[in-house]
Amino acid sequence: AAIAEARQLRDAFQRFLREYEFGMREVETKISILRDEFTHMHAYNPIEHVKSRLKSPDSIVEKVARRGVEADFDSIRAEITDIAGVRITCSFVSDVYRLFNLFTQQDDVTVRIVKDYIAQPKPNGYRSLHVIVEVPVFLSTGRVAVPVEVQFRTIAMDFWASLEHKIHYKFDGRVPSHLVQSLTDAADAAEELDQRMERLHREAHEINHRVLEV
Ligand code: 0O2
Repeated sequence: AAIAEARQLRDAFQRFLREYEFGMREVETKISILRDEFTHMHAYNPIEHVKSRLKSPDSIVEKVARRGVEADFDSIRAEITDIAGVRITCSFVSDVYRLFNLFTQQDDVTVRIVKDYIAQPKPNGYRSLHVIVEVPVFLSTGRVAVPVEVQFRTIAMDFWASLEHKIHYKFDGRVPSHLVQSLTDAADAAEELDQRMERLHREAHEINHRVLEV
């Protein structure tokens, strides 16, 4: 009887995770349509790359325990909002906000929480625009609203975050203070680079338009 119960629980957990995978795919499709249409209309692709990930059962369980969340599916769904994650890396900061607006204004996308770490970077220098949305997924049993965490950032922000993430793990969270300082300095340099690239991009765009007008 215990084995039958364990199997039932495993199947329910797999069903639960599958909903997140479908939600993630809905978001991926939306982003890929925006990219193709934008490229067609403006002869310009604002997206460098898109990466999706489903949180592993281990890290879901770990986060549930850490946050003291009740271990039932409804509580987990309400409290752990980053089980499905999609990260969109754009060329420029202006593209980050443009994509964010185009995506969040779609009428089947419900915005739950926005965290703008570009306007307000984290103390360590982390920058990115995060949004928790709910997208509808249609199953044989009906419609479910699936939360997906979508992160928008530039290549420079992504470069910084991926190194910071590696260093954080390497030191198991206890990063020596001189490295923390160097990382924060590097985040400033990344921000400065973003501003320079944006200016260059705008300048090139203006010159191009002037040439076309004459
Ligand atoms: P992974 O491996 O990307 O899944 P929490 O979810 O509890 O950690 P909160 O406040 O609910 O925190 O969410 P927040 O701060 O909006 O975003 C969490 C996610 O943003 C992280 O997910 C990272 O992907 C990214 N992130 C936030 N802060 C940092 C940072 O300082 N450095 C780096 N490299 N990434 C960051 P996970 O689950 O931690 O990791």
